[in-house]
Amino acid sequence: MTTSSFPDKFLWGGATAANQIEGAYDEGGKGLSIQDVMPRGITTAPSDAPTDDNLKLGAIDFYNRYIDDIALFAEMGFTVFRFSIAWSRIFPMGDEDKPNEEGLAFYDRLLDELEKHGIEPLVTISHYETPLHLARTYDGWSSRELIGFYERYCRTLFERYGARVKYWLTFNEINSVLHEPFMSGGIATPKTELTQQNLYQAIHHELVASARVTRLARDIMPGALVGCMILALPAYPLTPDPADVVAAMKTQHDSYAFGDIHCRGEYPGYLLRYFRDHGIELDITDQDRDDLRNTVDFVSFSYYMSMCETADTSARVTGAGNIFGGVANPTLQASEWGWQIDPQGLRVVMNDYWDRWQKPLFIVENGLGAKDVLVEIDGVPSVEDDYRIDYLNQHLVQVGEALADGVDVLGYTTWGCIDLVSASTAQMSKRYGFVYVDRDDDGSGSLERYRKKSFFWYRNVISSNGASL
Ligand code: BGP
Repeated sequence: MTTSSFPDKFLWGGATAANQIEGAYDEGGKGLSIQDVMPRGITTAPSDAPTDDNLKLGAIDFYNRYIDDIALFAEMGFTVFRFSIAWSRIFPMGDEDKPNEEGLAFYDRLLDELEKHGIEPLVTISHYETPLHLARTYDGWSSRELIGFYERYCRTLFERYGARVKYWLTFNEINSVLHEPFMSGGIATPKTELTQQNLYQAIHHELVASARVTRLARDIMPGALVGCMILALPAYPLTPDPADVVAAMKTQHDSYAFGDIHCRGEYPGYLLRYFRDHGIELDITDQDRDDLRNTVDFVSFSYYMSMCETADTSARVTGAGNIFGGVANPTLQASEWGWQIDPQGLRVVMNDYWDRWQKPLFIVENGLGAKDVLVEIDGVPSVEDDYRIDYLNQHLVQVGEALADGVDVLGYTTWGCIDLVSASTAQMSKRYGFVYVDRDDDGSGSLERYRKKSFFWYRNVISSNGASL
């Protein structure tokens, strides 16, 4: 490949989310988040209270081990680290007037550590972590009131960390509200009827909130960059039949719609048509329309797989895990969880998004979930994860191709750079990391950290700025 295509300032690193790494769910004055009552992943109903089998309550204890973990990231040469701030550490209930100082102080210390190693922070403000009280009392993002609570939370973050954090993401995978209303929107089912009307209204509230805090960020933090975050799931037509092409186009709109609103500042025509055709009438005020015009500085996205679409609706299936819909592509292989592996799809997405929005891109999630086996190599515990190296190498080669195509890319963070609790399965055994964490699905394990083979592979990639790919 043309290795020179990675620019000198390209940011290399890894990505995490507070609820999947921190643990310490009730320490430091933290309130409960929706994740604390989601013991078995996104497919089961939330419990009334935290239960012992919820691995996220302890996660990988990053809250207490962040200094050593960040040292490992630095050893790999990270120049960026994506993490989320747990909303309920800062506002334990979500609707109180004053923030929790102990929660704020934790992220001060985390930022100190990153600064020590010259690692740029990339902060997700809301990564599937709505305070539980907001879900129970207000029905999460179904309620317009959440816009104000979110703004107060963001103002607190911007005033506290604005001088130290340049890159901000407003909502993780904003398009997923339509598919995972509780996890993504804090919508406390079965209280809210899960009609399309209600889901689009909830996502509208998030979009307005995102736009309002984008303006706030500019007021408070000149020089900061605010991005949206989209779950990218390219849909190919299963056959050359034009009806399949149209089916794929409609599915593509699912990913495009929220990027279009974030980047262009208004609802696209195809979504307005969808609303008309389905009898959806949103409460959109004139103020909302003005607010939406505060468009983002860059577009970030997660990319794991592609899918195919067909006009034959009986052939549609729901995908495994938290990535949904479509039909299998007969030319591709899948991960153990049925996610179809498509490195070239990443190049396609990057060209597509760049052409569509002409905003710099940031690939903030990509990786292979796999069942790793810990072995001893020269007396040192490790994992021979050549399958992960292959996956990431092939995808990064395609990032290089997209850069050579002229796509503007700020950086790349692999998902789960250290093993963490999976979002869709809520287990440890679906691992993504360069660093193995000794914790099992039953919660046992020493929590010791071990470098996998991929750790050394990624270190070479970063030190050569992609030349080793
Ligand atoms: C994305 C989420 C992440 C992460 C990732 C992998 O959708 O933003 O939080 O979990 O998917 O998913 P999983 O953990 O289910 O394999």
